[in-house]
Amino acid sequence: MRLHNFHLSSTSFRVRIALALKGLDYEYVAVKLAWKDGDHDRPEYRAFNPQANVPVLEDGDARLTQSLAIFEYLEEKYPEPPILPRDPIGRARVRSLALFVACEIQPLNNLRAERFLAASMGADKDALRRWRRHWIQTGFDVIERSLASDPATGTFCHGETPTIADCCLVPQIANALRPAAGLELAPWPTIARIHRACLELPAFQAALPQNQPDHARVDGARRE
Ligand SMILES: N[C@@H](CCC(=O)N[C@@H](CS)C(=O)NCC(=O)O)C(=O)O
Repeated sequence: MRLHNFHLSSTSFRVRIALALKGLDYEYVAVKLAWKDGDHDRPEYRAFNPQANVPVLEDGDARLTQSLAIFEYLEEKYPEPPILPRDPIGRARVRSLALFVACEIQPLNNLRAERFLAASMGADKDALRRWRRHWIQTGFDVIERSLASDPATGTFCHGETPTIADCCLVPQIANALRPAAGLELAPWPTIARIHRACLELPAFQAALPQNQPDHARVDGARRE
């Protein structure tokens, strides 16, 4: 397998965690995301992936995009260890938590959204920072309430083993903690507790941005 990804991309980080949890090896292909002249803007990358984003997972002849679709593929093709609960209600709950991060938080702070805000709406650095913090804060308020109020929450977002909900939450926390958003987890104690538990696992450690081969080469790449 080959994973086309960027160390600081939270959606790439999600898939790196899932691959590590399943113990799957892959070739790391770095795709630099940057405000200007990023690899993802190049015509050859757009031809390779018309969505012009990361991650892309190649498995044999298959070329897979969208991190949540990649999770489902991995779960179906490599079922052990599972990253979704076995029961339908548990699966729905975990998918809902993962989708909340993937649909209600991350897209608002995506590079192309922020580039549009800056180029067409006159958003300066300070406005972009406020925008970014707002969507993460309001999103984390929702996740905190959901996790803290539900007995299905365990050491991890759902029970005692990590799932795709944790695979989405931990990278979103990494974005929150970076200087570009500059948040701390104190207002969200359940999220903070789950974050600590995840970071104790080798799979999450292996997937961290700072442990990736393209970490040293940022060259004006997007840092957030
Ligand atoms: N929904 C997609 C989102 C992928 C995505 O937005 N990736 C970001 C990096 S975290 C990206 O490539 N952004 C490029 C851009 O916004 O132009 C997924 O879950 O894979």
